[in-house]
Amino acid sequence: MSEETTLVIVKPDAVRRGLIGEILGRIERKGLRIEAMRQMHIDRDLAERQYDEHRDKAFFGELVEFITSGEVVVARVAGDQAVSVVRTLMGPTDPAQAPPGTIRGDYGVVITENLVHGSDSPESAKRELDLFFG
Ligand code: 3AN
Repeated sequence: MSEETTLVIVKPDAVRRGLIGEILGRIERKGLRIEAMRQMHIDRDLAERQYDEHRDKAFFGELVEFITSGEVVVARVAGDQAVSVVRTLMGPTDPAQAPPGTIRGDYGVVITENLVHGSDSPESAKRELDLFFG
């Protein structure tokens, strides 16, 4: 067993489409635990800190614009190998390429509107959890 904690964000497109329960339900049914969660609006400053590693990328502006475009649900998710298990449930970044059975593969086609965020490593998870639940 390798107990981990990770940050999940149900993004504005998923909240607008009524997919909060669907996405968090998949995470729960997989066997992970939702330890804390809240619905909120991410402001520009927090969005830029959350996505700091992408600051120099061409899509950074679009990314910040999108994540601040509506309400999100942030959750602290825990369980065995929680970081990689959530990433597997999400599927690849581009929903158009994501296989059926994954969240992105089942519900999306546009890369910006890819429904869900999950920390990409235990180190990122710690940094991101501090931002939202610190
Ligand atoms: P993931 O969310 O799968 O970890 P990252 O960390 O590479 O993907 O990218 C963070 C976010 O940036 C993605 N969730 C997606 O919304 C956005 N993104 C990544 N690549 C692109 C791209 N080429 N064009 C537009 N947005 C992108």
